[in-house]
Amino acid sequence: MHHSIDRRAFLMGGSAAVAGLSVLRMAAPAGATTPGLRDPVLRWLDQPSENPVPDAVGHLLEWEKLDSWYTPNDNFFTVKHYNKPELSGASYALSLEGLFGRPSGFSLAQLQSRCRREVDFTLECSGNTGLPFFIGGIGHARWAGTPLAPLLKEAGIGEDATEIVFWGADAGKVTVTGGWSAAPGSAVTFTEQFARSMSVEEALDVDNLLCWEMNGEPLPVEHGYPLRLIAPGWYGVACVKWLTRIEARPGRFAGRFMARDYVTIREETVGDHTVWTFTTVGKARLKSAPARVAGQKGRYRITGAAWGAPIESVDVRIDDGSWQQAVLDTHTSEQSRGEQEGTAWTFWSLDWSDASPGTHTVTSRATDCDGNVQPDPSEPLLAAKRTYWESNGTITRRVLVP
Ligand SMILES: Nc1nc2c(c(=O)[nH]1)N[C@H]1C(S)=C(S)[C@@H](COP(=O)(O)O)O[C@H]1N2
Ligand SMILES: [Mo]
Repeated sequence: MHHSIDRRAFLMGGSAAVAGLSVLRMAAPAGATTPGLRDPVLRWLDQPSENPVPDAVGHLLEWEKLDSWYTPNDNFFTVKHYNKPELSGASYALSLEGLFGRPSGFSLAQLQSRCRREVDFTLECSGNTGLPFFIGGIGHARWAGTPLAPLLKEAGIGEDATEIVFWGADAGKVTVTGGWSAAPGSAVTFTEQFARSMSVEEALDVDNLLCWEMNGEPLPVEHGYPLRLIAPGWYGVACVKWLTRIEARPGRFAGRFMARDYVTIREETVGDHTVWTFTTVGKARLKSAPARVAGQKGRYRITGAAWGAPIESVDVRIDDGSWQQAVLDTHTSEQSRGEQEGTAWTFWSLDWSDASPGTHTVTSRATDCDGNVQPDPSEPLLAAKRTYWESNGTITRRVLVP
């Protein structure tokens, strides 16, 4: 039996939030005899724990409800580390400062009159699936804006510049202790703005977008209105919201989200001794997850998503069985491998026709087009990790078949 989720299985969706886009809704073809996605969905037994930081993290994806390729804006997860700036589009200004030959400023209207580009990009927080409550920190949207690189080049990046810093308008009080403080034992408190940096070369990547539109609508306030950076191929933290200032600098920028938070710490064994390493979270990693199991009477279809790289294949394992190759949705796998080089998630499915009543586990494992395989959590690079960022190991969910 070979059931591919073909294009018929994707009906055009009609949510107002995504009007005008070809929204893919997963649904059973009319008269389908195969387990369809209209069938009852089995709730995973392993549910995320209660969100302990509702102010900072919201609207997490409920995997069982994943039924559209584009995540509707009002369902798209949010992460904010400081306040939520309410900026006015009319008086908004973006400044380019620092080591630019021609420092410049742009109103929103000026930016919007420039060349327009759209990218399909799946945005995942690098903390996603690293904490018990946090397994829905991912969403997919069509983002529109103007390419960043021409703007940087027009401003003339100075020869001494090595980094481009993207500053958000949000800020908060931060206290640091230890080696950071002036006197031993004391602390320093300061107000830090959200900021992330990239090397000049990374910033000039053709895919980077100064983005004002999400799924056909102006950026919602919580997603960065009126302007954010969209850096396809990076983790969410790189996509600075409420972006008001771009600065060219002569050296490494070591702000909180480059050098203190969003730092992956590993305890690695080198020869006969242990070395602790510290790396800034940056580019996205190959990953996949089972989304839902739908069906009845022993016949089920497992669907899921894979992202972080151009997806070659996805394998699924039920209990301790062998890996079975899932069927990639043709539309979304073309998007994944197309011109945008794998910045959009791919949906996949596997039919499970002999499901016996009782508890089962479902694990998915993605392989990218370079042959890299999503690691098992026990593999050294992941096992050596002491922080929760960049947890891209295979994900196992548990389900009770009635
Ligand atoms: N200015 C600003 N930009 C930010 C953040 C923030 O707190 N402030 N959070 C970052 C993080 S950690 C993530 S995962 C993404 C989340 O984007 P979203 O809220 O649009 O989903 O925004 C990034 N950009
Ligand atoms: Mo994040």
